[in-house]
Amino acid sequence: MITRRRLIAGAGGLAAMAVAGRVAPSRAGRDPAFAETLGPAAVPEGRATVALDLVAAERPTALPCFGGRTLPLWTFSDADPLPVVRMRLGDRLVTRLQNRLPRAGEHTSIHWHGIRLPNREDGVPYLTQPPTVVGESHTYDFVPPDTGSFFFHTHCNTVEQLGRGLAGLLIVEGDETEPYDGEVVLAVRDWRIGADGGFLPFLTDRGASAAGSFGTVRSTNGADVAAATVPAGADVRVRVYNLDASRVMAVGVEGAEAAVVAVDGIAVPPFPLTSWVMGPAMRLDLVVRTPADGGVATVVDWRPATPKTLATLTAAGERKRLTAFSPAPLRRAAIAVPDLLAAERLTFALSTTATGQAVGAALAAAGGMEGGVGGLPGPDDLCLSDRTFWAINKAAWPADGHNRLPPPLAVLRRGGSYVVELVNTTRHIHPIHIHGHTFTVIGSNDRPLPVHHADTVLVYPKERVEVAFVADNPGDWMVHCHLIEHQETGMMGYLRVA
Ligand SMILES: [Cu+2]
Repeated sequence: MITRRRLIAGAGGLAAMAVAGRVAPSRAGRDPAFAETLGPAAVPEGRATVALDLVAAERPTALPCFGGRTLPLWTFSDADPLPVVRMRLGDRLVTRLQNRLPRAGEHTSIHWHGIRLPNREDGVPYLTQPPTVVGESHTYDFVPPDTGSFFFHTHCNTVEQLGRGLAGLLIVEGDETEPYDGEVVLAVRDWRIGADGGFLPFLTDRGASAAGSFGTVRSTNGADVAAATVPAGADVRVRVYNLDASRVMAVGVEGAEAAVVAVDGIAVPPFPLTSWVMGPAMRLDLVVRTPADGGVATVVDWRPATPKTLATLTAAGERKRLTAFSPAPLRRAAIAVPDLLAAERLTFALSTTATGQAVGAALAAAGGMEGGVGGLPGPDDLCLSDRTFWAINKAAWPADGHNRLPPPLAVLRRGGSYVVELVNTTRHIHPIHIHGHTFTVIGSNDRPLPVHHADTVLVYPKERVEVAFVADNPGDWMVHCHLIEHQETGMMGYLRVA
């Protein structure tokens, strides 16, 4: 039985806050054999400056998952279609982004997803910086304050730029209380490839007004199934990234015990993995106790009707560990704990616009909402810039283009504690992302959720989810759906911390 004292200790005091909220917290799947607390806070020991050169350009690439075809990917690096940047906590990252994209007017920028950085480094065109136009460059310079599994992507025409590949991983090390026996990184995403071997439209009315335009080819690390060899009988860390623009996954492990040790890069007291639902942009750090020599564990997405194997972990060598599986916890993050009793409450209602309702009704009449075949207008019949399907608190941005800034959704007092209630009034799931702050997911009115830190949270149809944070980072910070077609058709806004 989990006592109140342990609950508070385990969640770093966060669970206790939930009494002030309207939704019930829960601790899903605790295992008494597992540590109930986190390690001491990570110490920023890094002193290095990590110089990163990113050149956004078209690079024809034949990933293994393309089945022999070469596609005109847009990527950041000649060396790797998906650069992986590793640094230590305390290191400074200095990035020079050059825009050499092949289309006139193709602005870009880099958003450092999940990093609590100064506002001017956040990479949102018009809101925090001018867009970086073709032929120009921009420098980002910051010291990430947290360890964990983060990533970066562009924040301009994201649906196409991410759809063509523009992203990279950013791993900030220094969070392990004792070293695991190995590490595997899994980046999962779809590719929208047509019968002619080229890209399909990245934004469709059908997808944007419903659950998104899914890829036709799934991939992990560029392959249909990622394959890794891992030490046998060992505790191996697996960092799972959902880099897709649309797909929601339910990640599980077959053939081995596994525990969740971090969500969105930030440590949680380890708990057994049954399955964990990950929307676009969400990350999950697992520890897997690998099988004996020759055995294979698989990482699986159980959400589709036919489960999809994402990766195989083949164990090799002498058994590393003889004790029962009880993975070492990660170090706690130094994130301010909101005062729930004093917190101000905000409500963000996620809704369709009138256009969205009309298209939704037309889609339903045409035979289905979830990408079925119907008599809908084809993609690109309507101009993206004046097209909105979705809104937050009845406001849709970019109703008149990204460069026309609406007023902020709310103005927050710097240092104040806030509880944000996300209310989904729609028929679709929305992964809601807040920039510049790592919030605490307090709970849901509808499903058990462990209290945990996150930067992106799924809100199911008709669900209410509460998150809380201290508004300790001044500036204008995006709040948006990370189902990119929803973002691009209205479900975005921003908070002002002043
Ligand atoms: Cu959405």
